[in-house]
Amino acid sequence: MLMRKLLLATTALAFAIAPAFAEPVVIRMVSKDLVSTNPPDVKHIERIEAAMAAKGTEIDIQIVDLPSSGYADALSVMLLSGDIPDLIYFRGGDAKMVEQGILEDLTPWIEKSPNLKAALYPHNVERLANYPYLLYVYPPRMPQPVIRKDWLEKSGLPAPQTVEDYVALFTAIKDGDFDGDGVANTYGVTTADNTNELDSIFNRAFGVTGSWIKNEAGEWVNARITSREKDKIAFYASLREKGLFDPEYITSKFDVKEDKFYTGKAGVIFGSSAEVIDIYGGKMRQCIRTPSWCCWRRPRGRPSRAIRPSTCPRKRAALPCPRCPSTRTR
Ligand SMILES: [Ca+2]
Repeated sequence: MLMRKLLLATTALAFAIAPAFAEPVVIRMVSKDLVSTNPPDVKHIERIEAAMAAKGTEIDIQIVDLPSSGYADALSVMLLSGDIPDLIYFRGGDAKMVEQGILEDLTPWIEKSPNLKAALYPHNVERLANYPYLLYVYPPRMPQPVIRKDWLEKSGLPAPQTVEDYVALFTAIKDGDFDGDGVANTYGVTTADNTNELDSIFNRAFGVTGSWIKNEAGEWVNARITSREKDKIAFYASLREKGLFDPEYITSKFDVKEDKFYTGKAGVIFGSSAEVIDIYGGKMRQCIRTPSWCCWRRPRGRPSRAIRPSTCPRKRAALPCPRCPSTRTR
């Protein structure tokens, strides 16, 4: 076995630390949304195997199938039953596996690997020093707020920089009827599940600068129990009371959040990375191709008629359209 119980988030980086063997070494890998029944996944694995073989390292990657829905629970059950793949993608629950002693200390392996070692970001190095079992070679992910450019221009406000600026922008969105349907029915901002995304822009403004901060007595305490955190939560409550923050956030998953953005129910949402924000931009461009955001047109000199669903811009963007029966729900 190449590396028993190695824990990595990306396979390509894992192979960089594999020593050369004469025979293909079997590496069993489990990852969310990576399944042997998806041909593009299989092709990608084959490309990795071929590239590694070309470098003199023969490997045989075997995908361990787990459902995407409920992945974390299914993974936990599998590991606790004693079936432990070589590469594991975790969605939480890893600390429990560390306590059981089934995860590998990556430190010596990374030390041997010039490629992986060189690819580490400074925060990777620091995290590994404290917790050498889990590795995500990504830049830090910080949710970033986004707004339609034309709506920001309609608000007449500059890009917000202070807490007051954000309140002013959310208020302009709420009162401005930027979608032009004659009703003030747009929240300034919405999030998914919790207020973590709001935290990404407001934490520092309220002095919440880390998970552990010093209190007034100079003692290290969890930020959640400080007056700064309470002030921030009171601010969020005030946003909700003013109708600026969508109160349904707590029951909204990410897809519901995004749909509220595309359909004009919320003016600002957050994207977790540049790639995600690029998806928002692409979908939004398709949504607003027609100014009314609606698949009904009223040609001049003719009675109102519905256009064919195939030409509905919202349907093309795989979004629900109130006028297209086939896309009303999804
Ligand atoms: Ca409106």
